[in-house]
Amino acid sequence: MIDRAPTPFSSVSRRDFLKVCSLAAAAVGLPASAAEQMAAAVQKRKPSVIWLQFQECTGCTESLLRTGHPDVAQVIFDLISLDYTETLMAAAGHQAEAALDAAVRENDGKFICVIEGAIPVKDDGNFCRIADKTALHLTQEIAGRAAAVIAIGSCASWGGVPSASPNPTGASGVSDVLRNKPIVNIPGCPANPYNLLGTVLQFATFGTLPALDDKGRPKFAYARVIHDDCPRRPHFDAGRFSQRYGDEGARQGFCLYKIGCKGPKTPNNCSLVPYVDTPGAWPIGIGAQCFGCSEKGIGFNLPLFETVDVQGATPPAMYTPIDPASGIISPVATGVAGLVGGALVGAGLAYGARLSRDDRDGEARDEEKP
Ligand code: FSX
Ligand code: SF4
Ligand code: F3S
Repeated sequence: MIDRAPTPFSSVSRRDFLKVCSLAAAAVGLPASAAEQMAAAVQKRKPSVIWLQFQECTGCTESLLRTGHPDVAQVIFDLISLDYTETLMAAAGHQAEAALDAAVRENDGKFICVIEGAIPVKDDGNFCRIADKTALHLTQEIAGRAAAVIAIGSCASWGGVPSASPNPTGASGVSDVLRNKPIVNIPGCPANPYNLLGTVLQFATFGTLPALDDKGRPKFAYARVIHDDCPRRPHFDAGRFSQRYGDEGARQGFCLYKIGCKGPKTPNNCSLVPYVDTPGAWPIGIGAQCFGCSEKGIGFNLPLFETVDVQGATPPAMYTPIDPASGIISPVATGVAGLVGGALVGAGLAYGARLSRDDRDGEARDEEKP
């Protein structure tokens, strides 16, 4: 029997709702009891959300809609009142413009403005116009009247794909064109829906935004680089690298550093919180190097196969156990690696190390095949 009643939730069961909220609360660093508070908050009021889309591919909306069970998208839509979104709403043309006007007027100063996509600023912003208004104008006019702004995806956070060199349109992030407004950046191409959920849940329940780092990103998701918690990390420490794209080493789960993995320089939680609720469904999980999609100056800027500095090489004494014959590491070992890395970073013991190509070749016990 499905436990749907009594519940304030239109589309997911209360049990599923609380389950997702508990997961998100834990991710955001709130106590487990916060899930009940979140459920209570939804009964009282739903924050109005206006979702604007500019220079982007709609991947952020798509990845949100493709989440599995329980359905994160439904939970988010139960938490908020999505009053304007070009991709999902039935209205078009003048009707859509009227919906936007009404949403802003009725919730002036109180709504959340989610922006997906970059904002072109060259040539007076004429490269992106909606209803004859530039994205620049819309950002300042609409987001300027919001209580808080969430820049979802790398495009809205810092320019992302459209800002790749030579950036002909002057594609920029929201924080480049909007001042004096709380802005949460949730970079990633696409952004992880759970990071949006955590942020929205906190705002809907407590009226506050999560703690942010110096780039405006929620600390709960971007405090650690991918390399700290990567399932291939013990192979990095043991010097077992994939040498060519898709080789045997990559299939064996070896580290992808030498084919240009940007995990050591990219803060994100994609190794810990799977996209579309599917473990393994992330670049490194399928044997492709992280190209730093969520990091300004890396994703869409550095060549795919270029290697990056390693900020926190693990001292040999801390290497996690690995079976050299099979190259297999246990999830426990991976977890230990993450904890050890975290402890080192937390204690300030991790040392910056630039591994030159010569050093790496000399130190690493490269084994293309097990
Ligand atoms: Fe696309 Fe979002 Fe990338 Fe950008 O994601 S997945 S191009 S970050 O704005 O739609
Ligand atoms: Fe994982 Fe990349 Fe670090 Fe290797 S370099 S451990 S693949 S994040
Ligand atoms: Fe992006 Fe790298 Fe994660 S490419 S999805 S930040 S593994």
